[in-house]
Amino acid sequence: MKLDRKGLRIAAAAALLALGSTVSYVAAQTAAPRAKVIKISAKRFDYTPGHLTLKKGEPVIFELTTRDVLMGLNLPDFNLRADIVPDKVTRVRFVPDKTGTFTFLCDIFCGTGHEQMQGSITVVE
Ligand SMILES: [Cu+2]
Repeated sequence: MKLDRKGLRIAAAAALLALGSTVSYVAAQTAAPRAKVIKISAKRFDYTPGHLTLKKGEPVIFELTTRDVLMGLNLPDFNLRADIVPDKVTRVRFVPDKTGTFTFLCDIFCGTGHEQMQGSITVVE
């Protein structure tokens, strides 16, 4: 394809525009706070780690795994719950918006001892 002068100018403008939006996209990516990934593994009948300390307003991503049976993670104070499926990774984004210590628990019956399966999260300023 041959470009005349006008066509060349339009192509150059389009290229500049594309470059400009790429630069601002990269800037936005670095400016956004990166969510910290926290791995939580579940087994009958506890979570590892069993206690977490998080900062209010800082996003985290829970990576939930189990090698056992189907389990759940339920954090009722934040309306957060997820299934933990054997040999799969379940990712849940969580941004704590209040401080305190909160209990999470397994909400899928996974055997005798299930009722004691829980952990806690402390959210600090
Ligand atoms: Cu359970």
